[in-house]
Amino acid sequence: MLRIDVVTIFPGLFEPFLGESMVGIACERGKARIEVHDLRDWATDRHRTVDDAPYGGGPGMVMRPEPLVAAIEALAGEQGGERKARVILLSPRGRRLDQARVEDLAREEHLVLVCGRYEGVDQRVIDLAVDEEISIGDYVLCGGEVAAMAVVEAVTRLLPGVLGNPESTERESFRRGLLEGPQYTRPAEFRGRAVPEVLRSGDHGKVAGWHERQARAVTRERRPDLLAGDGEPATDEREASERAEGERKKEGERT
Ligand code: 9D3
Repeated sequence: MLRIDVVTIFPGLFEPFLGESMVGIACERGKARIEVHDLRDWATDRHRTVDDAPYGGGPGMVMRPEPLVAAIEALAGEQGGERKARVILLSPRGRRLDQARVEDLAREEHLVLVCGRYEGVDQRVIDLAVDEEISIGDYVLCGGEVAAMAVVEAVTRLLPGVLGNPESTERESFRRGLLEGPQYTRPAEFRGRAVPEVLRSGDHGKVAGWHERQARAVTRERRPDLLAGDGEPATDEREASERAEGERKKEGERT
């Protein structure tokens, strides 16, 4: 069972998230134990302050080291000791999260996710008590909470026995690094647009080949960076390229 402890000044943000959906199921099934902790529980002054003005001046506030390090040590054990937990600070300065990193994190025993707020945390917290910093992308959030939820969701869905349909994860790893091509459900025709004939042919080999080519074509069109180094020629990307062209036209008509 993977244990995840989250440290935040907004524990209430996590309540609906942890109660609902896949993450809730993972906890109910005993695949994960996720606990959220209020950083202010480790504040020692009368007003339970967790932030202070930055040395040297500048805008905003910085998270004080004492409550943060106390929280991390209480949850993860002290650095150098027989600490098994991996301590992660969610931070815009961190390494950008990708699926490979998520897969590594899913193999850990115990994660402590520390959510920053304000302009950041005192550097000594990072030096003394944090193993790694993770960002979820190049855009600005107000704090680490939403990023921590992204980590929790991405990691827990990989735990064995969490997803109802293990086939969908298999397929995912089979196509590792490719975007999904188009998908369809009923009705067979909607507003004059038909589902591609091959998908209704019942020929599983042909269907699989079509999905594979579509995935390559869409990836090549939208995220060529994902294909870099792959080298595998996309044999039938014409159809998806034309589709993408059509999408662009439609978009042009709207704007
Ligand atoms: C003066 C520069 N600051 C504002 C632009 C830096 C800054 C500090 C704190 C920017 C954002 C934040 C709060 N963000 C996070 O804690 C955070 C985050 C993010 O903003 N984007 C992507 N991933 C993450 S993980 C944590």
